[in-house]
Amino acid sequence: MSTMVREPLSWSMTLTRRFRSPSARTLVAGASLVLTLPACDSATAGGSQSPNVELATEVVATGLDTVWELAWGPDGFIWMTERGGRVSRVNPQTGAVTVIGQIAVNEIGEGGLMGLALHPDFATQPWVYLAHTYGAQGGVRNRVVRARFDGTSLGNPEVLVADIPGSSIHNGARLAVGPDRLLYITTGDASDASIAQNRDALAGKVLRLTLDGQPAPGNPFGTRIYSYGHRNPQGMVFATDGSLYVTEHGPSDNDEVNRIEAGRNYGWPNVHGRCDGDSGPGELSFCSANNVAEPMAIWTPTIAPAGVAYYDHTLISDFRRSLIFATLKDATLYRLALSTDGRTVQSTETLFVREFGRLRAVLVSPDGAIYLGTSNRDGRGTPMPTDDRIIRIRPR
Ligand SMILES: [Ca+2]
Ligand SMILES: [Ca+2]
Repeated sequence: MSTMVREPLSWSMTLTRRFRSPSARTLVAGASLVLTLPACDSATAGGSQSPNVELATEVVATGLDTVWELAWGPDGFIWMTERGGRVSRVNPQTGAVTVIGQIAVNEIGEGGLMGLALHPDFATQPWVYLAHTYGAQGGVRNRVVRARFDGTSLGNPEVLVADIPGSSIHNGARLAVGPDRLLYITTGDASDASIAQNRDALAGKVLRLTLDGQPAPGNPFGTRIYSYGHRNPQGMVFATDGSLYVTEHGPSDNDEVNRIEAGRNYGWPNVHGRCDGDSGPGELSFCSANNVAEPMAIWTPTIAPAGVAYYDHTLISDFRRSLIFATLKDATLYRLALSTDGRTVQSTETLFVREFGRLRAVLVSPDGAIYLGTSNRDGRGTPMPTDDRIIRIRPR
């Protein structure tokens, strides 16, 4: 069972300053998006499990608008989506942001351009996978496309799966390529709760496709569906051992982190969080009748967990075998230390509590640094003049 630990602020974090000359900046499409600014003068962060780790933060890029996804590319750049439709490559050394594509999306409510993943053989098959909202009010949908990168810009998107029910809320839309070289897609219930239990519908699911967009061979129901009963899964990551983890928004209760297994029912809307009867008298019987998979961790009141990464690097050795995830509502980076088998949470740590505002994207780079993307311009935040930002975290 997991535990929720909220320790008082107990150790200090020193922020480093980093100034850059204008010559280091790159002009993109006539507009400079490169604004590397000094960070705040001081800050503190909570940490109960790793008091010996002193972390420093740097602002890598500013002037962004609702960073939705950050992914490390084989080119050593950070590949980024912003919800309004921009796809960019970010140079982590200089902070230069180069726009490589503008996807036509419907940025309605929580929808817009969302997930991004790269082909595992990107050097020879430079496909960029993207998930986005489209369609007018009343006919809002989501789809997953792929576009070829020619070294400068993205080509025309090719639709892999369309007509995924969409809404101004609950679109899911995180993408990941698994060690099985298949494309995983989270979909939300699109504010139609019962659809999550409908195995003929693509909403409220984890989907699994081939890299060409076909239902993956071996999928549990012979369709695109991999797991079901999800409400609004906003984060997804594969651990080193191949385990798949998803973060999911609950209603006003029971945000969840789940370990995803093929064919399992994750309960929504009949089950909130664990099979403990808290969502009504029918919860326990539904759980037993449907072999519902319970979450590894829950949060009530809700924190709005979003992008998640798996940390398994020696740079911050105390963080090894942890899930780290961004939260929107709680504006905090969470770290869940996992058991050796990856099936249970051993401890929970909160970091950078309300330090940067709403957090949606998190990335671990190959050198062990952690990058965060803020979401303060998503309509629910209080942006700083420099928002949105990409922030790097490393040991001091
Ligand atoms: Ca659930
Ligand atoms: Ca429950």
